[in-house]
Amino acid sequence: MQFYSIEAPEKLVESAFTHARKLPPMKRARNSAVQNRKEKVVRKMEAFHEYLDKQLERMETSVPRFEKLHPFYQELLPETMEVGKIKQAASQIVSVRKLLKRQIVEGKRHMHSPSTDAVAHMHAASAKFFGRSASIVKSLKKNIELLQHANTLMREVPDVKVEMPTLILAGYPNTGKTTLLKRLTGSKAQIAAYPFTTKSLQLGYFTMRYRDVQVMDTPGLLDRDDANYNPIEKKALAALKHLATCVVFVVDPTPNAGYSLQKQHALYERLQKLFPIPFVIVINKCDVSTQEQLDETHNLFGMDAVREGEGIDSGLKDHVWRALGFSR
Ligand SMILES: Nc1nc2c(ncn2[C@@H]2O[C@H](COP(=O)(O)OP(=O)(O)O)[C@@H](O)[C@H]2O)c(=O)[nH]1
Ligand SMILES: [Mg+2]
Repeated sequence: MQFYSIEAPEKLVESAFTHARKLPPMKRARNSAVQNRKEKVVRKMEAFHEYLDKQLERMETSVPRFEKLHPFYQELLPETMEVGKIKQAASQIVSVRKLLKRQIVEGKRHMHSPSTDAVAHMHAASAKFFGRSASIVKSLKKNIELLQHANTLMREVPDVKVEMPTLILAGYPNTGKTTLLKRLTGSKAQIAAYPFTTKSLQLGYFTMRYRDVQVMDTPGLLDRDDANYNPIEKKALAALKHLATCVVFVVDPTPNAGYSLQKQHALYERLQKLFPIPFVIVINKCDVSTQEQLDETHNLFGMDAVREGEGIDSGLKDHVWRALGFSR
């Protein structure tokens, strides 16, 4: 996620001059020499103004309208960047475009008046226009720096498909979430950094019956018993809530991962309260579980829990499909 890359004001003014200088030669007019000269200068002024205006417009319109973003980003972005200041910077660009417009209108009016028939006056008038316009643009320096900085931060924001149905993987460490993500999406998960924590997201996608589904693992958030989330983690959770369509809760029926079934069930219950959406419970590592372990897990988590494991085809995607509420 990012917006139009913004040139520093000095650079912008320089490029506008270069652009204005490169104008193709005018076809020969039948006016007097003074009139021809004036026209040439006016054309340069117009080209200069137009270049600046276009660039500034492109910058301004590419700054995201925060209030129109998906709630996932509305939750996340203010943690990373000063949204209010970014909006202000964008509105400064709007004001500057208006000021520049006034410069070109006045500048042209001046150029068309007889007072500039004298070459010295003509040059003074155009120099005034270029000088003023340039310093108006340069007054944006701080604002443009702020937008440039916001843009680098924006590049870090995970490119999550906010409109896509999204499965969130949950469960204690080593229960097999990453393995399951790979199994579901068939590819190496894409790692994206949360911009504001040391934590990262893992994203993968699969398509089923022409529908795309996003699968997301959120290490450090939905894999721990500590419910004391710090303010930033709370934000991350709130953002996830806007995104999640279904939670896939992964249980390890063996004691290998180091968490008792009771502990895993307690985490499941806590997360259920946090996410009022459908849950699919996956009993993973069935290939290395005893019958007793499986029975006990079903007793705790219910008979609907899906059995998964290496070499086992549980039809997990079908379960997920139903949980997502899609019909066939
Ligand atoms: N036998 C067996 N091992 C598995 C299965 N799924 C994952 N594992 C192993 O369990 C360990 C932890 O898996 P991982 O996907 O990293 O767990 P995560 O911490 O929840 O992401 C790894 O050594 C995996 O190879 C499974 O279905 N069967
Ligand atoms: Mg993992």
